[in-house]
Parts: sequence; C-alpha cells; structure tokens
Amino acid sequence: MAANLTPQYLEAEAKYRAAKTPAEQLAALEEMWRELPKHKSSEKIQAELKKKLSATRKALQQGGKKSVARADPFSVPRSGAGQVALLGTPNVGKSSIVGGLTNAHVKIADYPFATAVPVPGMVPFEDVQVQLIDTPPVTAAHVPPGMPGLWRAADALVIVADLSAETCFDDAETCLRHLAERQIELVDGPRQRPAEPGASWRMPGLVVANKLDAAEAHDNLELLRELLDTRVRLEPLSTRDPAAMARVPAWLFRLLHVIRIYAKPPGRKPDLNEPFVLPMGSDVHELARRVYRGFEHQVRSARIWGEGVAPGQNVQLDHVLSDKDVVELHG
Ligand SMILES: Nc1nc2c(ncn2[C@@H]2O[C@H](COP(=O)(O)OP(=O)(O)O)[C@@H](O)[C@H]2O)c(=O)[nH]1
Ligand SMILES: [Mg+2]
Repeated sequence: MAANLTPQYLEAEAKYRAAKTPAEQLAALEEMWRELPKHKSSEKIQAELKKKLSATRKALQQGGKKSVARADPFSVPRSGAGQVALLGTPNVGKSSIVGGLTNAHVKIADYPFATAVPVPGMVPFEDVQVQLIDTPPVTAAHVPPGMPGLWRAADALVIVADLSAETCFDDAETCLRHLAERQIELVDGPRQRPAEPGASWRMPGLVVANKLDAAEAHDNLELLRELLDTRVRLEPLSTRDPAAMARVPAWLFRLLHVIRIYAKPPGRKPDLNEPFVLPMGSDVHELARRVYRGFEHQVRSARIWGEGVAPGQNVQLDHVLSDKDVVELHG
C-alpha cells in the first residue's frame, strides 16, 4: 500500500466503496483521481484508477441504454440478498404469499389469471431482505412467454400447490414438468448453471403446500408427501396462519445459500447494519473483492470473530467464512 496517500484520498476511496450506483462510483473515482498525489510511487494506482474510470464511464453509458430497452416485465432486476420466484397454477395462493410477506401491491382474487405480469416484493429477514416475485400462473398447456427466462434468472424457485384442490398433486407435477422440459432441476443444494451446453440448471427450490387450513388439506398433504418426498422438499403453509407465515422468510433466505458478513474497519466497531452478502463457501479474498472492488490486492490478512474461531483470530485470505462472521481486513 502506498504510504503517502492523503486522508482526502482515503475518504474518497471510502465513498467509492460505499457507492450504490455507477453514478456514485464515478463521482467517487473522479474525486480519488483529483486527490491522488501524482508522482512516481503512485504510478500503479494512477494506472488502475484510469482503467476503473473508463470502465465505470462505459458501464454508465450502457446502463442508460439498457434501462430504456428494459420494457420486458419478465426481466426483474435483482435486489436485496437474492431473488426467489414463485410458480404455480391459478388460484393456489401465490399472490397471497407475496402480499402477506411484502409491501408489494398484488391482486388477490378468487378467480384465475388475476396476475398478468411478475410483481416483485421485498421480504424482510433479520438484517437483510429477500426479493420474492409473484408471477402469472402456468397451466398444463400454457407457460407465459418470458417465464422460463425469469425462472433461470432467479436464485431460487418455489412451487406453490393448493391443498384444498383435488388436483394439487397434478398441479405441482405440471410445474415440475414445465421446469424439467426447460432443463431446470430443483435441488436441495446451491444454484448451479449448466456445466456444459444442454446440461441442467440446478436451482434451489421447494414446494409450498398452501391452504393447510382447508378441510381436505391433511389428506392431500399426505398424498403430496408420498408422491413428492424423494424429489423435492415440501413446506406446508396457510397464508391465513400468521405463525406459519412468520416462518417463511427464514426458509426463503436459506434457499439463497448465502452468508452475511460484517466488515469491521481496524480499531472501530463493525457495521452491523448492512452485511455484505456472499455466496456460501466464500473466503476472505472474496470478501476483500466485494469491499474493495478492484483494490482488493491491498488486503493481505484478516482478523475474524465468529463461530469456530478464537475471537479476533488471524486468518489467511483462503479462510472460508461463515454466516454472521465479523471480519477486519488488513493491508
Ligand atoms: N383457505 C385458504 N385460502 C387461501 C389461502 N391462501 C390464499 N387463499 C385464497 O385463494 C384464492 C387465490 O389466491 P391468490 O393469492 O390470488 O392465488 P394466485 O392465483 O395463486 O395468486 C383467494 O381467494 C385467496 O383468498 C390459504 O392459505 N387458505
Ligand atoms: Mg396471483
């Protein structure tokens, strides 16, 4: 790390790291450039900054173009810790789930096809939010165009089935078949893109057996368990039962296979308000990449507070992080 960086430069760099939009990133980078002492020992940083400036300017231009072209309602920009898409036949309670867990304005109706386009909402879970997307229904004969793209773009999928309907098993099966026909497989593990062309997308997913309060629900749940148990996880639910609804955010979060990490500046308290969200299995280097965005080679080691380590233990960059670790990055 160059020893002669000014406090003004470091402040601008902190702004860059905190930037949430490309426009904010560009403003911070320009400030970094102004504040950077231009002499021999900072040549490497100068070159890096120039590269970043031009890349960010380019991203901003393209981003502007993209937002004009993005009229497709089936392309939902990801937000929060990750994106979960619901899928199901008409009237199973998809909109009731999204409406009950988020502030999204969904239409709940006892007639089919009330939902015409995907509607995202944010589900609070502890200190993060999971994006949950209500979607138009599929039927045995029809999948709205755009849906398969939305399924693949999501981080996880939740099939909703209706325990009050005699057809609940067939309906869940219809959803699984539509996925299978598009090479999407629901798994218990993390999301995996196809390893080679033609291979399957492995998407974390489960089947929600909704309307557990209905008269026939328990018989149908038994049937669903018998027929689906070995293939996909089942979660019974009634959107009318507040206690059951309160448990949903935790399993939505678990589907994402991510961890929350709190970065702690040396000598200061960790920021416990806004964790960095990383894929499960990420190491310290991955965190450094996220925190320093291109300046991560400045990080040489870390101290860590969390499960399975001594408080403040020194670790190498390849140390694998756990959910809720507090990490102090050292240059
Ligand atoms: N009994 C019962 N009815 C429900 C439940 N969840 C939703 N419903 C009803 O099922 C109907 C369809 O719900 P909606 O959320 O619009 O289904 P969608 O078509 O899948 O979005 C509405 O009349 C809801 O009130 C539930 O847990 N139990
Ligand atoms: Mg609906």
